[in-house]
Amino acid sequence: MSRTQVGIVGAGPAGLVLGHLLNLQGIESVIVEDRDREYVEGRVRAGVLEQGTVDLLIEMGVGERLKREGLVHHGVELRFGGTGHRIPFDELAGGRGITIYGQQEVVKDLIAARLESGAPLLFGVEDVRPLAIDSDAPLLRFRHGGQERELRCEVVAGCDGFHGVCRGAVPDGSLSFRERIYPFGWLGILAQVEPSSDELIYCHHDRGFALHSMRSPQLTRLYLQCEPDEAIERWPDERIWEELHTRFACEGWSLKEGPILEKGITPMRSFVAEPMQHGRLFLAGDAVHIVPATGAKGLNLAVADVRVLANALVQWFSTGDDTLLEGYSEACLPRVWAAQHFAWWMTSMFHRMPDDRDGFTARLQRAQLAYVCSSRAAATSLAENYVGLTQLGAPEADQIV
Ligand code: RFL
Ligand code: PHB
Repeated sequence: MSRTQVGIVGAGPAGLVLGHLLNLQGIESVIVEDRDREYVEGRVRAGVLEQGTVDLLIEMGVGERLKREGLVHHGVELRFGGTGHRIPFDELAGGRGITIYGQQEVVKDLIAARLESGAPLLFGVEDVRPLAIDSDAPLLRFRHGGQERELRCEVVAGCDGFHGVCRGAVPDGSLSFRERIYPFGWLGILAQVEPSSDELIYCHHDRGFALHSMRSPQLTRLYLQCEPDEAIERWPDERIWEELHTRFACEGWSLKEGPILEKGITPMRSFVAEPMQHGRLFLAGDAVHIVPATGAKGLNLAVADVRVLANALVQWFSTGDDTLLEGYSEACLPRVWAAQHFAWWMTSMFHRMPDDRDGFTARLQRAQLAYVCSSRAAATSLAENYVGLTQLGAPEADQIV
């Protein structure tokens, strides 16, 4: 049997950032990940980093490539009725912006830093079981390299995403769950072509939502609203491009096409489990909340959670004071619900609702979009939510108002 201070399940953004923050404070951790390194580093997901996330990664010493390659954006376009409207973040959100840098690049940088530090990160573990979380000696059992292993911990951090095992280790009835499943999904592609616009375009269209994003000056990321249970085979490349051209159609603008490198379908869901802790198990990131991707908040929330958790663990391990640790969930939830609201609102405003037979919802959506694009107050609300409400739940509060 081996021992550590913090057993971290999952090497996604939450687990890796937590491990790194603890490392910097001299707190031991072991990260166990059920996939292999190549899979984890290749998973194409988020692209939008809030300023708070960027600042933290730089402070942690893993921001060199991010500073070089990240694309800083100071606005976003909302397109509807065939016309684009720009929301200027720099003007409306206190000079803050967002940075486009792929989640898999963040993950690669964090894995490289972890391996360089020599701190343990085990890939390809099987059958992880968090046990005795109600005691002061929780442990992780798992198989690794064909052997049954046991890791005695002082605390377990469940950073294992929505389909992980940690949330399920909490005894029945101790958590409450709130959830919305949307009647649509996103078909996402990565195309080898320069972006058709310098900024992101969120597009509302009678045929459904579309999003233009990017990863680099040579890589475009595009999404289309589709059926929630859509079979990817029904979307050959030609159909994807045709649908993208139709939804994004706008005078004086055209969409550039290129070879499709990656294709995937993502369901849209809102989910929160509360509280985010039980005994010596602390849940963070997608393991405890999911937001629909329309708000670009999931990764940012995951990072915000583990920042609070790392701070609390430092206080506990260095002084024995568990005040911050006991208050972990309460400190995180205001930010979680603010992000939930924003993601739900963006999702509701942009997507075609399948049950909207007489077009009532579509007209409400267009009225809302027109208001957001014509009222400074409404545009400010979108802008400050999009760049991130930093005063909520962050250890170093910085006020917007
Ligand atoms: P992750 O990234 O899912 O990592 C969890 C890790 O745990 C491992 N794991 C296990 N390990 C051991 N034992 C088990 N039993 C395990 N079960 C699972 C997994 O292999 C994995 O490595 O969760 P984490 O760290 O909480 O990070 C959350 C983010 O990944 C997620 O919120 C974002 O990707 C959401 N998201 C976006 N977030 C943003 O902030 N901005 C965006 O622009 C944005 N765009 C997106 C997105 C998510 C998308 N998809 C595919 C869901 C766009 C898309 C299309
Ligand atoms: C992305 O670039 O993958 C992306 C951007 C904005 C979103 C979701 C995903 O809202």
